[in-house]
Amino acid sequence: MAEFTPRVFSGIQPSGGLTLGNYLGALKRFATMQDQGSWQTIFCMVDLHAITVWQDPATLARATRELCAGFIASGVDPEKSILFNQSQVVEHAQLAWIFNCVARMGWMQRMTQWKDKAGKNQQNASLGLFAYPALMAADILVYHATHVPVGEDQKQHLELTRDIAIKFNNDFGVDFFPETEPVIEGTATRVMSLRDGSKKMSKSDPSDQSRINLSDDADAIAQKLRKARTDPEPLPETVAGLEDRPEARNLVNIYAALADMTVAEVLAEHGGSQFSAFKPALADVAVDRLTPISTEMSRLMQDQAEIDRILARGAERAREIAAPILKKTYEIVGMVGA
Ligand code: AQP
Repeated sequence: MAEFTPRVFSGIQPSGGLTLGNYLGALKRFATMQDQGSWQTIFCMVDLHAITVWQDPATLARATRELCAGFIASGVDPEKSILFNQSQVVEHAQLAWIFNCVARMGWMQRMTQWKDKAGKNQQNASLGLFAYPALMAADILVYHATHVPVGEDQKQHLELTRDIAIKFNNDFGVDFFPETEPVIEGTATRVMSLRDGSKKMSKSDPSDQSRINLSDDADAIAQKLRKARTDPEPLPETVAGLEDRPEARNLVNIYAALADMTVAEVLAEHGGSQFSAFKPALADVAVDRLTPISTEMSRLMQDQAEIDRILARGAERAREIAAPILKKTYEIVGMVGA
């Protein structure tokens, strides 16, 4: 097995405003990985993924810049990390085409995100939505990324990325693409909807009450948490007591992740409390952690030219890594002139 330079890649879709789920499951961890690991970190606004479902052009452009501001406000430093939007590094789409020819229809049909997002009307879903995981594999493998921090929901796509790498290597008799490791760690790898403890918190959920947006002000955060669905029991004293209580577990997990505590530590402090007491305490922690980020995002959004400069510079740096890997891929496949 070839040795690969440790490299972290991850992306977020500019398909709406950022949620607490994106922050805890992705952005907060990206900043930690950037600062603590001995690897290069590459983060991307995956606009090509966003358009697999309809996006209004002006809204997409704004969401992409806002997402860039969200990355920076959450601690991703565009000097230390490479930060860019996917459409500006053409190698992603070029490698995705090769992977469309490596991946099998049956693999794609098994993807739960495809089934969830296409719903009952698969015939009317875009071809891009179906091929989404092959583009995601290209996003990762065009950098020979070795580690990909994601939330639980992306685990299956990461497994498919490994399958594509293995099949490519086998088909062409090479040891060229790494078998990437998903990094799914912490107490908030799956932040759930505030209205339904069995559903993931999502930026495209039609109900705004289901999520905390990074753009919500202190009043909105407190109001949404106050109205969050719960059961009538007080909080348990032990972690085991959260079993079969999805809404309670979700709120405790959110508290733990925001306050950098373990679930056991949160329960040692709040076990036995009624939700009428716990929810305001959670709101205080959430407001304390999230409002500096939204304030910084608004400040950054006032200078869009600077955001565009950051993205352009990031794309240039990303291409320096991606272009030789794509060239070598083309040579392996037998493309003349590569
Ligand atoms: N609820 C969540 N809990 C933990 N992690 C989450 N992530 C998203 N939601 C949660 C993580 O955020 C990263 C970026 O996700 P994405 O925006 O590319 O797509 P997504 O997972 O489909 O997120 P959304 O909010 O649900 O977007 P829409 O509604 O457009 O589909 C990923 O690492 C993801 O795991």
